[in-house]
Amino acid sequence: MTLAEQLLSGDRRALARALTLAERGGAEAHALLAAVFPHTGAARTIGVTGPPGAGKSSLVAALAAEWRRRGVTVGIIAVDPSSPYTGGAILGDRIRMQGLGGDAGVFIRSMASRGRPGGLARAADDAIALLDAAGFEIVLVETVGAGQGEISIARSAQSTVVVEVPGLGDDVQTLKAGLLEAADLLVVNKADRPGAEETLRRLRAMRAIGLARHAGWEVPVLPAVATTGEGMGEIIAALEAHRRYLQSSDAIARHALERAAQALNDAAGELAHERLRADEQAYRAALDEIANRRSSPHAVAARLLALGQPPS
Ligand SMILES: Nc1nc2c(ncn2[C@@H]2O[C@H](COP(=O)(O)OP(=O)(O)O)[C@@H](O)[C@H]2O)c(=O)[nH]1
Ligand SMILES: [Mg+2]
Repeated sequence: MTLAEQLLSGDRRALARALTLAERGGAEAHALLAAVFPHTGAARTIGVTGPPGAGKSSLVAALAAEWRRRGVTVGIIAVDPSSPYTGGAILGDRIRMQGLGGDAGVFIRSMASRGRPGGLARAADDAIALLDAAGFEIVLVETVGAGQGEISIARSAQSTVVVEVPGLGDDVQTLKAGLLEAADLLVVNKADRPGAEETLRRLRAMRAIGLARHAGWEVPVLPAVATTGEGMGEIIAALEAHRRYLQSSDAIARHALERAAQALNDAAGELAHERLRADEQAYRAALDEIANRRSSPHAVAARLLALGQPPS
């Protein structure tokens, strides 16, 4: 059996190997992704993002535990470019705390894709596709909501959960606007701490001024205590409502096309990058050519990518 066939049959070791390949990128990874791609699309993908320490990993583990109680399988990808290993270990600890350690219905992987051309977003996308192909019904992607890149990874999922914590005080304006705008669902985690009611109230008030990724969807603002599992039922219900909303509107088809455009762009960029670097000597000569103003970057790029002259 090929690696793709093993993966599609649900072999966990094949999945782990496939994820390692995807993390590195390159021809073998492209071929694997091409083979499994027609078998993807069934998974329900959910991004979880928010500031460091908000309790994203705890929430992901608590949600996974609740889905497992309902017999649903869950694949988890933790994207933490600043500390890939600790990030994964911390999420792993949370999973163990939820008693999901030896459960074959849960698969967790942390991504460390520094150096892959096309970056973390491509690697995360491919990892989602692989977990999808391996048959996981839910795929959760945790990213730190620190930069546009990480937020856009969470946004590429069908639904995005943004995690905040009590204590926003009067500083709602200073909240990262890009982060809140990415939310289909806002969770005020650590609701066992003082100030939770106030934070919930403020975020619900902000919703009135147009916090919505899609028109016609009112972003639910829900409290949670990830460490005890409080609020998970409500979050899952809200995610189900969001899925029904996506299916009833044309949002899901639009989203699929937006993702396709992004994925095609990324793939083209990655291919171009690989081709440029295929001959390191020619690449360095080309840099020299541009630095010394003998040729324009466009002309050199067109030549190296064998596209002929760009239209003038
Ligand atoms: N009091 C309280 N602490 C929490 C809650 N959720 C997470 N924590 C704690 O917050 C810290 C950061 O949690 P973690 O899930 O690693 O956050 P992440 O960086 O957003 O992934 C840990 O010490 C957790 O135990 C909660 O609901 N209430
Ligand atoms: Mg985390």
